[in-house]
Amino acid sequence: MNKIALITGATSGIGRACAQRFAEGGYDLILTGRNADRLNAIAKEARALGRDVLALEYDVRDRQACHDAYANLPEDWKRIDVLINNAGLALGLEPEYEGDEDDWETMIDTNIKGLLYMTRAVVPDMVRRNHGHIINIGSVAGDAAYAGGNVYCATKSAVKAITDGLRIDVAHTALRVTNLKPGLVETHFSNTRFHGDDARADRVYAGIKPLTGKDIADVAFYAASAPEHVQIAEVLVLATHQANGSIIHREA
Ligand code: NDP
Ligand code: 8X3
Repeated sequence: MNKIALITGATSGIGRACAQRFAEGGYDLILTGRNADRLNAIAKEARALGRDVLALEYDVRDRQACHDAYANLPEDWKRIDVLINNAGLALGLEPEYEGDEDDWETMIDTNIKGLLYMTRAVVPDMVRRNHGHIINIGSVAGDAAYAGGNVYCATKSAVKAITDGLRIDVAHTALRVTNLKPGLVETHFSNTRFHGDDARADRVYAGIKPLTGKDIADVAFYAASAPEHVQIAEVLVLATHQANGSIIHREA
């Protein structure tokens, strides 16, 4: 029987790379996201590797949809080994006093509440089975605020607290809980942050070799593959010329 990984936000970037890496590593997949066409395309790639795949289209901000997605899984698919709470986004880089309140709500609803809904839906059965691994995609942005990062940074600080809290609450079980905190990863992240201003998004990755989704997926897979007594609790993964959320050395 193959292991099963459930990945949220599997339609792009880090989530998509995790789908590929865990499929290559022998996992069957539950891929979730909002775009059915992209979900199905990624599911097809994993099936081509011989994996079984369920593709579930829903928005993680929809609490009922998160709970229904898990409750309606066929029984065989409920024995999830790894939950990767990846769906998330940044919107805007304005000073806090000029920020867009709708953007704030979207980030808070997705990055914090969506992650919590999925945790609440999936983890109780893991606790009952005394088996499972939750990998939350945090960020270097959660370590310290950077200019214009305000609310996004706060959501990723919340991911750290929520991840630490879960690790405490399951310490009596065999579950493992990881906060995987990437730095600069070239994905659709900045295009989304700048509301489709692709030229501005490209400048985020200019003059530095950024991480790729695959770099992060490799770390997630390593954490999931470590011996059962080894819990990779938190890992910060930066591009070599990035020192923290604010300091990035760029070639001219
Ligand atoms: P992408 O924009 O490439 O991917 C984000 C994924 O999240 C997409 O699949 C997107 O789907 C999905 N998503 C967003 N909102 C929702 C929602 N409400 N419901 C379901 N799915 C949703 O960016 P990344 O791959 O870079 O981002 C993945 C995670 O990594 C995020 O949590 C991000 O904060 C984090 N991260 C990213 C870093 C980076 O530099 N790129 C660094 C540190 C952390 P859709 O296409 O439908 O919007
Ligand atoms: C994404 C990385 O530094 O752009 O979380 O916030 S950063």
